[in-house]
Amino acid sequence: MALEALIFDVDGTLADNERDGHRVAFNQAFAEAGLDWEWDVPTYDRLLEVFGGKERLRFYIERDHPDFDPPGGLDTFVRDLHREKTRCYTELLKSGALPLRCGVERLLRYARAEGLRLAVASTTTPENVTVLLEQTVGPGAVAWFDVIAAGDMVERKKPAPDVYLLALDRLGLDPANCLALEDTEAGLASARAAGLRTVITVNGATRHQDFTGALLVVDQLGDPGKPMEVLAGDAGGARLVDMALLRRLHREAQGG
Ligand code: XBP
Repeated sequence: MALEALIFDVDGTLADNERDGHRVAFNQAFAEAGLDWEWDVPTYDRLLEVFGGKERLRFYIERDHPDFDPPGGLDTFVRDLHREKTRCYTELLKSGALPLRCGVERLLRYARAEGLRLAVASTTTPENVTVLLEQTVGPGAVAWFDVIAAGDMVERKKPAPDVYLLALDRLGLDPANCLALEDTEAGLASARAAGLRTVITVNGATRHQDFTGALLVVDQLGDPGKPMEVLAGDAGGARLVDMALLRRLHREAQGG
């Protein structure tokens, strides 16, 4: 089976945007709504165990503010506050505050040059993905991706496999023709449950997680002059994740 597509997670994988992006946007939305809630970094890192912004918000309210009883009901409150959070987050992206991670743009460009197809499988709101790509790579970058599977397009968020299964379905490809790129244990579980081999780039919030079953675990994709650190797996001495390494890992995973 040839390698035909790469499927990327977004938050934490394309950009390190949880602590300095989503967290900041949640806090801005809380302040604008007149709430005295504030998520510091340790609090937010723990809340990241709940995937999906609306789900995270609801979990926090039910756990830390069990008597909170907004007039229109909790569902409406969460939906409206999250919409405001998305506005704050996309404004933050448009300010240029959140770059892509090291090596991401390089890998996207080389994958395209070699004729691979690109897709996204993310828990985040679709608008967040398109604004991130346009703001970092440029206005045409969304068209580089054949499929953007994200947010509420699926019922069950990661670690369920649904968003990867949707991406595969829309690509029209077998999982054996693809590789997934992730940054979390739950993301790895989601991709593996969809039958995908996965490369992990950890970040500060996920470095301690269990990535058993990943093809390779590195601290970043790396760039010339900015070598990656290999945390698990065999990179064969490579100093960055490039198409040659991904093709070798894919081939070996197929047993050939
Ligand atoms: C990570 C998430 C997302 C974001 C918040 O998604 O859990 O929920 O933290 O985004 P992934 P929203 O790693 O799959 O990209 O507030 O838009 O849900």
